[in-house]
Amino acid sequence: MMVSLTREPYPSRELPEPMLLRRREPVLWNDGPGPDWLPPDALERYEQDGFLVLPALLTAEEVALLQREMTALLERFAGSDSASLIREPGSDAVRSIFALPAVSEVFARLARHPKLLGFAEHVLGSQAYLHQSRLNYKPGLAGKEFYWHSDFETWHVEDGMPAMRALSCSVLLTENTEFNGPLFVIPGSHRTYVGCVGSTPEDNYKSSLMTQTVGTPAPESLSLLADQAGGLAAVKGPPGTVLFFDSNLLHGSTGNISPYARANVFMVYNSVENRLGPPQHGLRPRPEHIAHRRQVEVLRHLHEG
Ligand code: 6CS
Ligand code: FE
Repeated sequence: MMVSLTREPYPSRELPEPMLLRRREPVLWNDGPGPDWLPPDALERYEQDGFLVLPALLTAEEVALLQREMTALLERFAGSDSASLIREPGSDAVRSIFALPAVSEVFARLARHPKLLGFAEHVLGSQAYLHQSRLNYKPGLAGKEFYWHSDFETWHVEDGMPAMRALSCSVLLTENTEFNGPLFVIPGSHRTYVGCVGSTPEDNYKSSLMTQTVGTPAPESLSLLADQAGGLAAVKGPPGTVLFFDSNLLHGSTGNISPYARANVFMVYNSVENRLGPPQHGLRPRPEHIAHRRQVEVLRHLHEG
């Protein structure tokens, strides 16, 4: 099977074997100094590692408001059959709630938080809109794993995201410890695009958001990139810790057999220059609540009214 890299720079799935390709885009789409509240070496670390952990970026009051809103949402969605709600495989426990601004003014405002949006606009070198948002509520004793993957690989193949010009912001709403399934990352893996084997079933999202089985890197790809990184990193910290990570960073998390939930809210910022096109392989576009194609308003900072 011939793969033309001029037509398709990031081939994945339908491949005869795994493929490792060098990233084509910059990590930082802006070579300016960045927001003044960032630590001096923050952007350099983000470019090098593909992620950045900022403890206590949000105030205790902001965190308390988000935690109350999370509790209210979980109660509201408990018996819901909403498409935005993903339950844990094999149980009724809530795993994720997508499209948060549609159901919560508090989370709609979080997306426009000047530090979250400001970081995204700087790194993406443009204004931004929300490609996706979700509350990943990994319940104690029931939360299952998220296997290794690159979000960009899914967003490129299944959502038609053209380039690596998006980033995720995860706000920790509970303690993330070594015991309750924190996010694992492979530092530096954002610089390599991992093409995966396997074909994508129709309506793959109906299962992939519970257990991802396609678009997951081959063992040899993971071993090579972890060796290159000199090992893995786990993102741990108290509520209010904020993690920014590049769309193409390899990450995953283990199941949660501790009695304590691991809840994080994710805002995915995409550059307004990188709006979704047609999915790869003739796939049907995923629903609006998972990948925004219509609700793509440019995000305004909270102080802009
Ligand atoms: O398919 C997606 O868009 C989602 N899947 C994972 C495992 N991470 C990114 C995103 O939430
Ligand atoms: Fe992910």
